[in-house]
Amino acid sequence: MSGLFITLEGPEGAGKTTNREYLADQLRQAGIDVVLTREPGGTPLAERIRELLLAPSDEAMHADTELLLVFAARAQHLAEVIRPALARGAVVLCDRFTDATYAYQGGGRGLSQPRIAQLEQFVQGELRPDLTLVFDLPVEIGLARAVARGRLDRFEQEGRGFFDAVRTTYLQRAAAEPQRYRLVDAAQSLEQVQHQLDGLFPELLERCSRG
Ligand code: Z5A
Repeated sequence: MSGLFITLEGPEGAGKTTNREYLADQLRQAGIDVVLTREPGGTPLAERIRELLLAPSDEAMHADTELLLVFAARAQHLAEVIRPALARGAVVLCDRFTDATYAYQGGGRGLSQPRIAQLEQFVQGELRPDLTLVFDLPVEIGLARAVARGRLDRFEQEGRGFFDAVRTTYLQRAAAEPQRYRLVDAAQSLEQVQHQLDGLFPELLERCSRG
């Protein structure tokens, strides 16, 4: 058996966390075995790496260190959670994955895309998401939501140029591979965003049944 790997992506404050439960509930109501997880994180060890990545610190983290930590967490997550779930035929719904690495470490930090691709191949082999929902919204709206929510993590303290590059990278990747990506207009009200997700649901079900 082989399951289905669906990822949720987008800039800060786009509503991935708010909507991932909604999507998981809809799929479960249709009788589908769903594993809901997130990156960086998803296992106890990977969650400890997440803490290192998100905590503001007096010692600046080198961009290569950040890149390697992201992939170290991913290797653990793949081995412990994602590959076993896919092997038993489950749908894995993952809040962020390697598209975030291309967007944040590639677009935001300016690391080379071929270097990210090398690590992607090393850590993932041939595994790529089957479907990626990109929650897109103007940078200022996402940042305002993050600020309203409270204390900012290490990434959220970056400047406007960083977030513009993150958003641009997501949009470029989505445009380059339209069969894998679906764009969600995340600037709309929560009700309208969930209405868009309802519209994607028949395709999700159809892909789940194909496995
Ligand atoms: N990162 C990386 O650099 N490289 C990688 O490879 C990976 C990750 C995998 C942690 O991710 C960080 O890791 C992330 C990139 C980096 N950068 N940061 N920060 P995360 O997913 O945990 O963090 P996040 O993206 O910042 O999460 P977020 O800000 O919580 O965004 P979100 O999950 O998309 O949004 P949300 O929490 O659902 O919503 C934010 C607020 O907006 C909240 O108060 C909601 O109630 C509100 N909201 C949501 N939707 C709406 C609508 N439609 N209208 C109005 N208000 C809304």
